[in-house]
Amino acid sequence: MADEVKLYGYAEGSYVCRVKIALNLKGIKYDNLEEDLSNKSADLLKYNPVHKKVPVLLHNGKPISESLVIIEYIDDVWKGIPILPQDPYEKAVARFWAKFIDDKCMPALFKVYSSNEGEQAMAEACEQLQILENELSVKGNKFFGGDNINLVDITADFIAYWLGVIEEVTEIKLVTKDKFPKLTEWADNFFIPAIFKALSSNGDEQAIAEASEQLQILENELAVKGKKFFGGDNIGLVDIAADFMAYWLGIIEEAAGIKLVKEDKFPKITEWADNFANSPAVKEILPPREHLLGFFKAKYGKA
Ligand SMILES: N[C@@H](CCC(=O)N[C@@H](CS)C(=O)NCC(=O)O)C(=O)O
Repeated sequence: MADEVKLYGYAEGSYVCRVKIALNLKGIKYDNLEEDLSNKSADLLKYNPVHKKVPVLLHNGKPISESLVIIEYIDDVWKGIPILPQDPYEKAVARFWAKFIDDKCMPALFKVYSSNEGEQAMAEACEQLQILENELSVKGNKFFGGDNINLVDITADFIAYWLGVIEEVTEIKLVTKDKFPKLTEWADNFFIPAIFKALSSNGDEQAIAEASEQLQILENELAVKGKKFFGGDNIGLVDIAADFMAYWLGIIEEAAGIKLVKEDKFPKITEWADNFANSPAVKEILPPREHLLGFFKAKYGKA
């Protein structure tokens, strides 16, 4: 029986494109199902009831969510060009960088550009936070992991730190002590490195400096490796995870009139972004530039 592969996606999303790139690299044919994120389909809510987000991959009726998890699944199921290295250590290093991009780079970049999305978004966020609040109450532990921090705590670092910063900038307080007592306590317990602490007295310039710092780490990584891609001569997991930086960021920069990735400052990232966005498996699925520019001008552009 032939594989049935469906992708629930969203034309403007860089997370969705990660999955499309992985499918393309493996040469997998799939049905592309566009979601209207303001009116999510019953299928999306059924297949991703926890996050209610795209991308969701449906493989022979079985749903998989979260872009990086989906990519690893694709790599496990379909042979051909490997997306993750085979060597366990190299594999761990690739995962480390993918995680670095998701957990540090992306929030830092979004922090520069994001705007308040209104009451609806706030209600939805509270719904998610309530799930975590309940989890902490039921367990009665200091951390999600018990007495010590575990993967869940680390994965939730956005809530422990970035959310507070965003709350301060937007003056919209989500995690109030009376509403989320356990989460507040947990966030206070959670290890916040000094560098992040320094940032909580925010300001746009500082957000840009922080984002530049994260980009500099990637710049150095490319310079040290001296290869075309993070994955070496071919695109790998890290390149796919960084697709936002290769394509979307430049368009948002143009729309918002804020240039982060300057060629003289980040020559390697600039070169990598060009190589990545122009490689055949990627080029063919990227949303048209003009369309995205209009989309982001409406979102981030100065009136
Ligand atoms: N961590 C998720 C992020 C996915 C994500 O943020 N998807 C956005 C579209 S780009 C979404 O579905 N947003 C709808 C919502 O937040 O309700 C992943 O890596 O797949």
